[in-house]
Amino acid sequence: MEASVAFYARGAFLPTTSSKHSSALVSPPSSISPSFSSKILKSSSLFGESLRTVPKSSLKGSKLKSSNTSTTRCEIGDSLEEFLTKSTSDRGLIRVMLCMGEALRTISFKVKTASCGGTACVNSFGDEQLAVDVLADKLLFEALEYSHFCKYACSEEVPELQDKGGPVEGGFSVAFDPLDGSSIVDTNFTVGTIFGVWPGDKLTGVTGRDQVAAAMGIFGPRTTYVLALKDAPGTHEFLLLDEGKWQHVKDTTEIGEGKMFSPGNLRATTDNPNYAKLIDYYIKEKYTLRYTGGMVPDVNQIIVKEKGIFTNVASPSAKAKLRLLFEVAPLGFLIEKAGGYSSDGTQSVLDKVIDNLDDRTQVAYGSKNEIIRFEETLYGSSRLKAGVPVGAAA
Ligand code: FDP
Repeated sequence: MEASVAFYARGAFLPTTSSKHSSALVSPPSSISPSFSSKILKSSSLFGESLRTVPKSSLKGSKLKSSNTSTTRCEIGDSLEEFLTKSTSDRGLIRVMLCMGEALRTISFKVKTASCGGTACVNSFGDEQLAVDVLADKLLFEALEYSHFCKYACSEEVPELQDKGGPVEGGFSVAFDPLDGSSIVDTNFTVGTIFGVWPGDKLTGVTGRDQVAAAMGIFGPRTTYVLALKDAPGTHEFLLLDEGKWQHVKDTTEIGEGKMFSPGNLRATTDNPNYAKLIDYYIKEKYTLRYTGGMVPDVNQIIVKEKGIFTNVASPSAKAKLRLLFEVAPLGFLIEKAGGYSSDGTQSVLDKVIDNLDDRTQVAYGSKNEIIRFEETLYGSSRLKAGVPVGAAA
């Protein structure tokens, strides 16, 4: 295990080994023993050291009293392996999440070292030159196959089920967007991978609420892996340390009120007067605009800052483009596990049945009052409403 991770770390940070990545991805964690993580955490790293020299107990305490029924408690400072083994007894799910973490680490390195010309960004993969989103796609499929617990995998790039050979009983099906925001990779904005994990062999006829886990990999100035598990409270952020380890740095269990907005598909305001009214409200009320055009950083900021609203609203001329399976449901799971709310205008996006792999929807994520305002302004009432109006609808 230690050797394989050391190899990953070399692969991630020394380009000379990058041609081995294809095979590297099929030789990751052979065990998920927590003792491995503590050994690795002892190695020196300027960035990681500041977290590690402080005993875990004196770091900002996790808000979680206990993330499962056992007596072990998840702590800030835990490695990914420690966190997962404390949070779930499902060894197959742990394996899937660890393998996806390995893929995210490699994708992060490939995004950071891509050469960009025009709007395309390419990187070497063995002897091939591949666009980074195609490369990310390939790495994620390999990681899922290697996990041995993935039945079907499905990517937004080619929305067809691929049999990865895992079991139906005790196994999972995973849907992912390999590199969301690929149109902003060349501008060096933050981009990310999104994925959702469903039990068994179904990715249609299910809802977002059926997910057992969801996550995003965020490739910005820092690389983070933000994940939530059905059986554990909260949404959790892991930082990629410079020796290649993921370390638990934050948990979010509440999204409070705060004036920050992230308005997608603004062109819809030209023929959706209610969306225009909502945007006017944010401006009149002096909300802070924070929008990159990348759904991963734009939604992640709500989890990190624990406030705000993200909207992507449709109109007759600007149809919904965000995919329910690959983007909206996994991010809805992360937001709701973090204590926030989601909506398609009338219901939580986690309650929408995924009829087709390519289903699209409008969406909002945010605090409770922001989602009430969103629903009231768009459709005149909110299922979450209790008491006084929250503004903008009138
Ligand atoms: P992109 O087209 O760059 O891949 O998922 C699609 C997406 O990005 C989201 O990441 C982003 O939130 C959205 O499109 C941006 O849409 P608008 O340009 O309409 O705001």
